[in-house]
Amino acid sequence: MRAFIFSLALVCCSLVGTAAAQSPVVTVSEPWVRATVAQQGATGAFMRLSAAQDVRLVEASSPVAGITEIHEMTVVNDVMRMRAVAGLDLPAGRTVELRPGGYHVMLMDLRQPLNAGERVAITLVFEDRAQRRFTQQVEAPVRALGMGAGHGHGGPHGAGGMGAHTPPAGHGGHGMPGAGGHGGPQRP
Ligand SMILES: [Cu+2]
Repeated sequence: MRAFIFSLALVCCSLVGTAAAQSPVVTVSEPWVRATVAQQGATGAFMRLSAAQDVRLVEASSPVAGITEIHEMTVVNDVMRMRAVAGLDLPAGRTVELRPGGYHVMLMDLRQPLNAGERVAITLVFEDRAQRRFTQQVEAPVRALGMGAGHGHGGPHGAGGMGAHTPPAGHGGHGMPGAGGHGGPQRP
C-alpha cells in the first residue's frame, strides 16, 4: 500500500514538473464568489494573484459550473462588456487583481444556486514560460452582491452586474449552456 502511494506521488510530480515541488508559485489571496439569485446561470469569482515567476492564468474550472472562462470586463461608452480571454499574464512579483469591473473567473452553466456563506472550489491552471502547466486549488467563500463596482450599467449584463449572462427564463441551470453572445467555446 505504501509503495503504491509512493509511486503515485512520483507519477504526479513527474507530470507537473518542478513547479509543484516548491512553495506555490502563485499566491492566491482573498478569493470570493458573488452569490447568485434564483435562476441566475452565471457569476464571477474574484481574487488577488501574485506570482513568484512569470506565469499565465490559462484555465479555470469548478465543480459548480459547467463552463468556466477567464473574462475581461471593460466599459465602452458607459456600457460594461465582457469577453473571454485566452489567458491572463501574471508578471513576477506583481499582484494582479481579479475584481468586479475587471478581470474575473466566470462561472457559467451553474449547476446550483450559490448562497452567501457557502464555499466554492476553483481549480486554477497556470502556465509558465516553458509552457509547463500546473494547477492550484482555491476555496472561495460566496459573498452577497454589495452595491459596489458592479452597478449602474445596462447592456447585456442586466441588473446583476456580471451575473446576468443567461436570460431569466433559463432551464434551471441545466441543458443548454446559455452562454450565447460570449463567443466562448461551446462544449462538444
Ligand atoms: Cu464574465
